[in-house]
Amino acid sequence: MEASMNKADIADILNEIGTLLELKGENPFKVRAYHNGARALETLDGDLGELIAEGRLGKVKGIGAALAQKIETLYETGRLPFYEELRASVPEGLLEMLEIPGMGAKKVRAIHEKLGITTIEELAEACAAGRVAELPGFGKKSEEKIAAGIRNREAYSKRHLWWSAYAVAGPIVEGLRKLPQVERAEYAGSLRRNLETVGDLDFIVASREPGPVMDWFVGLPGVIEVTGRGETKSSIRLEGGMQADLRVVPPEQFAFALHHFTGSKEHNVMMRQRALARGWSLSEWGLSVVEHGETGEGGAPPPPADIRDESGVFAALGLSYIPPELREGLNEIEAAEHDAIPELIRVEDLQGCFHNHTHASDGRNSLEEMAAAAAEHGWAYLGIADHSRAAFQANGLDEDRLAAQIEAIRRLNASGRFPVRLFAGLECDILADGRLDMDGDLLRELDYVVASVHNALGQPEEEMTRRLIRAIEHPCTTMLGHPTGRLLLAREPSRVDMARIIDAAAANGVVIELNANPRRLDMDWRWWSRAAEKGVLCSINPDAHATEQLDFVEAGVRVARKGWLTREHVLNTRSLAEIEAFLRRKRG
Ligand code: DGT
Ligand code: CA
Ligand code: CA
Ligand code: ZN
Repeated sequence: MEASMNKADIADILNEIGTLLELKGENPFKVRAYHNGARALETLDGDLGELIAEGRLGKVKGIGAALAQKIETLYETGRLPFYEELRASVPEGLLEMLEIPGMGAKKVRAIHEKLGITTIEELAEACAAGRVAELPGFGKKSEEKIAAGIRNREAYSKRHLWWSAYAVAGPIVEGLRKLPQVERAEYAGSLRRNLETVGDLDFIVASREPGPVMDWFVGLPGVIEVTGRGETKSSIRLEGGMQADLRVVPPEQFAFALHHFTGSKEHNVMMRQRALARGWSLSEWGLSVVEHGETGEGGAPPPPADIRDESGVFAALGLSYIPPELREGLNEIEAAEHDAIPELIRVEDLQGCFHNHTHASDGRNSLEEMAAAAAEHGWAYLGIADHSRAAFQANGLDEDRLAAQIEAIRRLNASGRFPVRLFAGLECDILADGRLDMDGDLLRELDYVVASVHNALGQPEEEMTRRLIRAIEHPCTTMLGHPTGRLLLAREPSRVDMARIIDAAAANGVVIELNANPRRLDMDWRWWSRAAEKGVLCSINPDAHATEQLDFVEAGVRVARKGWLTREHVLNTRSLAEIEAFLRRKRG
């Protein structure tokens, strides 16, 4: 029989049931049972359908008979009346409130019960009126934090992760290119510049017959509103809230329109100034001589005619080609003037990656499954780095479980089953005072250590900076994981003096991670030029919690390019032999 839901879908529902029960004030043991059941299901070896058919599901550790029953119903029918009734009995707004930093189920329930609040708008009003601070267990500080969380949420809701925008834009460009009226089609804007978040999508099309192109665009499936429909420009709003603009231009204007709408504004301003210095005016329409005075006389020679691509636009202004991700109005124009635009890293340059989780901690797949997935990427090596015990919410490994994993990795390497060399690592928590959450002896058994912060993210800047530097100075630290802990559009970065972190990493030969999870992209691209100048190596790490998340390296490479990095700056472009030598040297 074809299953209607897989393990991950069902685990998500179990987690949601746990949360809903908690919001209703149910007994904590019952709540725990659902969360534990979800984890047991996520990390289950083997096929769920088989387990059910053989009647063995209820015997799995963490899944009792009652839970097994519900899982079977979901697996077979894709529905669960118990869940649907539960969901209907809890106001939607309460679930949304959980997304505000600092609001757990207990607090949401208190606010609901004591103040009768069911929506975020009502919560914002109650904060403004000082009614939240008066509740037992809240206080002025926590009220301010909630109010700030709501404000951020509003600002965040206007933007989207680069990864989600890319997933929406790709098929639209493909579709545009298939239309018979379309000569060329590209996406532009912040998406093309690989910015970590994207406000709206911008599409540029070359065509002599815009009408049918516009019709196709505003008729896309998923369009919930057409906010503009003109001769050459249309705007739509898609399901999920993303907005998109389409501009259709005649083919001879395409290069100029693409350049203009790729931006950034700052880059465009510098380009226009450069054109003006030559007596030309640059716009989305083209390049023309600035006419001055009443005589209408042009002071400058005419610009080159028939510019068909962006290289031609740059060349006309005496510049080599500037890749879109560098067009931020920093020093890309100066570099292009001296033909000094570096050859940026490409995803094909990667030979492996570090920082990946397995089901030993909070990942979804086994060592073997991760190794097989890395082999499919064509990689020579894969670093495993599960959580350490301080990350208890992520089922972190204690000494015994870590020792067992090291052993399992050695055996797997020796077996020659996969053409991928596994490295035994650990994502070791950096404790609040900067010590590492694991004894030196066991750390020395590992091939490498990623040191990361997962708690006390709100420390003052000086304390956080010293904490990270102390971890960087630990002789076993190979790399610093997601340095600020930010979650794009959800959680602000920790306050940290990144310039000092970079200096400390340089002084101690510690690599800094570019965490490629699309929600993190941390360290931020704005710091990588400085890190590279100081000789700090970057490791582009997917932080994969499932085999398919190895694909996140694509997002990481995009951001590395934006940070002007070449393959030489990135550790995991090196060959297996070079990596082995590097890690051995670091272990001393
Ligand atoms: P976003 O959508 O907020 O993530 O950022 P962008 O860069 O995609 O901005 P958007 O969609 O407003 O406009 C696309 C590009 O068009 C922008 O990067 C540069 C160009 N552009 C738009 N408005 C202006 C303007 O007023 N002046 C200049 N110089 N360029 C503009
Ligand atoms: Ca845009
Ligand atoms: Ca736009
Ligand atoms: Zn982490």
